Amino acid sequence: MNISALQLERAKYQPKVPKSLVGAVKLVLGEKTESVANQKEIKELFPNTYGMPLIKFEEGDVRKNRPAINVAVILSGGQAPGGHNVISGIYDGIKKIHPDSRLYGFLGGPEGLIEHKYIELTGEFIDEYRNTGGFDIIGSGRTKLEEEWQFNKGLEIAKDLDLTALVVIGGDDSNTNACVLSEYYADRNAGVQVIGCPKTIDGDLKNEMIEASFGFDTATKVYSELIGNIQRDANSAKKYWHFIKLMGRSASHIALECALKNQPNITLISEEVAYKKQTLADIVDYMAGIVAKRAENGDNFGVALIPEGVIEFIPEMKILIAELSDLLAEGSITEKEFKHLRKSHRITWVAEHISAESAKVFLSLPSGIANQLTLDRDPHGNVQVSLIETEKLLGEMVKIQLEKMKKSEKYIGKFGTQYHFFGYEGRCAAPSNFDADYCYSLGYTASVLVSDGKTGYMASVRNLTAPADEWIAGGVPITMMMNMEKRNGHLKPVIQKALVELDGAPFKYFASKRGEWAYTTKFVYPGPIQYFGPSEVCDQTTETLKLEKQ
Ligand code: FBP
Repeated sequence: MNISALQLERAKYQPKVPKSLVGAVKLVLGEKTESVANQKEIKELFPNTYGMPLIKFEEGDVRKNRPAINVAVILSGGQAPGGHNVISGIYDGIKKIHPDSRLYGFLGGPEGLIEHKYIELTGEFIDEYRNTGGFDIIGSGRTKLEEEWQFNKGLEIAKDLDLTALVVIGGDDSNTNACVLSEYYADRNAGVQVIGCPKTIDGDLKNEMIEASFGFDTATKVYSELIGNIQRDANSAKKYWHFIKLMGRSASHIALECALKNQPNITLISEEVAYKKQTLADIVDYMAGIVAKRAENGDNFGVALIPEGVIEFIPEMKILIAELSDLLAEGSITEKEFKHLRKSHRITWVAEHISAESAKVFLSLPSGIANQLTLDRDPHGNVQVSLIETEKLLGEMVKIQLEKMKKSEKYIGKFGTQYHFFGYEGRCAAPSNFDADYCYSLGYTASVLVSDGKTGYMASVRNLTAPADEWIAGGVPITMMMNMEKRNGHLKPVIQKALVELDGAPFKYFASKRGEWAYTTKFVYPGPIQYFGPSEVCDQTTETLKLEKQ
């Protein structure tokens, strides 16, 4: 049998849910909503789904007799722990509405909808995936669902399967597309509702009504366990500086959460780098300064956390990356020319085709990093920051800086480095109790929104620092989270990304402590996720959320 003892026990875990979801559910309509910005433009673009009211669920008296419904689900974008529980929650929810309800899963992300590739998710099949990590139940993908022909292909299969609704489980880009799809179907009276669910380990899909995206809790717990193990090793051997890059394509929520949990010596926060307009040289100076000061106390070791997206927040790198993205834009003449060049000629060729300032920065980078910056962008046009070894770039630059400092006797230590990248290690971990409960509740919430005929809503479960039975479930119109942003040169309606707020409680707490953590060794070793045991150990959520809710 290829199943572990823990998995067997975990399969029996019954997720905790808000009390409003236990029996009959009453929908209470709240205030009408407005988009976070650009109200006029968003209203014009979403005439059918703009301004809808917030929805809060309460315990109802009598369960209404509802007809069976057919629902399909899509997993979109990067994996995040708990996706399987969202699907279990939807399944249990629609079966409670009517035992003849059916759930389908489109395979491989949005592509499955367009290509009509799907499976029916039966109870027996779903049972094997309850409380497990990964998205392997139906797979995921990053195809952008944004063109009319794709929506029409989706409608064809929705009609064939007699679908009432499509649930899109994704991050800000995927939920933006879900919103556009809901408007398109509503406008044509297509009879297919679209509901979103907030997913991403990056933690950047959040706002007043969406307190957290799922997966962030588990992923950061996994990274913090690993960081803690490395901190202990560093403190035992006392001979290495560990440079650890952490996932989080844009926002630094993961790095900040791990800093709050582990108390490492250095943590870069991309949003602060951008705010202070710190150059690469400023960052290297800051890091080398801490290494040198620790060395004065005989501590030639330490741990530095680096958010993977930081490279795009350093002003001169941001300009360079934008110029490279234009130069190497998919399908452009210059991209073709670049791809035909011999690898050894590429760096000089690129330097000749960008501005003089950017060429200077580009040529000052180690060649490995320069090459990584020219790699293909993802389907959303983003640089694939997970492929850029920023930890090595910074480590090597800090070393050069320390050598200079040595000459002027400002540094007297030894500098040995180890490099790590934690990202994929956490994305498919078995969900923590928090994520198992939260995801199941989100899925169940989505099923209630579907059965009540709602479209263009995102499932929302709030009050997340309270025990699960006090969580508040409901729905938030996706248009409420939108603003207009420039994407690929055009203004588009998109969900506003939540970056780390420098005046928010989590960053402020971190900023008040980081000096102490830098020079003295105050490491915390959180240990592995616990699934069984006292609630204070097993059910606690993130430090970020706790500080935000204080
Ligand atoms: P989502 O925003 O789709 O959830 O993905 C986030 C993420 O995990 C980032 O942290 C990381 O940069 C990226 O995905 C990696 O993408 P890929 O899985 O395509 O390598």
